[in-house]
Amino acid sequence: MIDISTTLGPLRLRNPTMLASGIMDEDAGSMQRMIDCGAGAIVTKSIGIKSREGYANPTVIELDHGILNAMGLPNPGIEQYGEEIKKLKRTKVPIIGSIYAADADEFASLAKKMQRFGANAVELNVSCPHAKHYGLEVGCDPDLLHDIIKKVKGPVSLPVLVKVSPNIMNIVEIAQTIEKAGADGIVAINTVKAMAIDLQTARPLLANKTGGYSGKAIKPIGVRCVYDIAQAVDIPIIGVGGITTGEDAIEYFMAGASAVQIGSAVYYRGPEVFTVVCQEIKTWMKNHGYRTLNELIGASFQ
Ligand code: RRO
Repeated sequence: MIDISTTLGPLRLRNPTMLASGIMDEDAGSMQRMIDCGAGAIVTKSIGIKSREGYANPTVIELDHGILNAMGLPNPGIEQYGEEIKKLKRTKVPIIGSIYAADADEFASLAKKMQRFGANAVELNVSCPHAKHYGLEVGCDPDLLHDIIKKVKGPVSLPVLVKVSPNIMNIVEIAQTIEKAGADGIVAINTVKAMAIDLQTARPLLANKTGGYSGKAIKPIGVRCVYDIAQAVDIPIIGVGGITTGEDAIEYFMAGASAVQIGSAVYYRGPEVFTVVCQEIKTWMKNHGYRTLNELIGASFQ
């Protein structure tokens, strides 16, 4: 019997495939569908204090080897989105509320509300590659990040995960700061800052000009980040970036991830991707003599 259940601190997951933030998570109905399709946990859309329209179209473009987006944090604001989380209260899988803010007080207020609405953990998004005042500006500043995590952990009893960016030079220092400040896990990576230009019009393809690149092309970047972080911290790591097949997930486990998030592959392989990837993981483990995920996590460390 092959066991692919996993734990992230106090969170127990029936399987290690989580829905990544930003895809099929705009309301309770779409998230419930991902649960029914086998996701081991759900991460919500990134939610702020107030509603935001997001950027003008085009906001998403499919490129040869991945997807380029600059959605611009569109969301209805925490009070309205809370109604969607409340509807999911009785699910059998953890619901992780993704939140973004510009300072520690706002992050703490959002996290408290996520707890009140019934989320089982929060994911601090400090890594959006194209959100002025949010995202990267927060996620590359160790002092600010430390302050934010401390302020969130104070009033909130939920596990706190922090999603980091590959677009920074000090990812290991940032990971150590996250651990020292008391966070419960690190999610690596958000999208890679990127751009594409239409040759006919000589204009950037995205209305926002630059955006975040996801999908297969970024998998080696994510694997490297997870590996580097795993050498430096003891808290669980959740790998994300280009995971499309069971073998992609296994590579992330070997790099040190305890679970993985799937985003772009929901588009490439359909919502059934969670069940299919879990089956592929089990088949690979059976064929290679592994019985539990723990035997795989960090297997590449020498
Ligand atoms: O909304 C977005 O444009 C967005 C976000 Br919040 C993020 O974290 N990463 C990304 O690629 N896009």
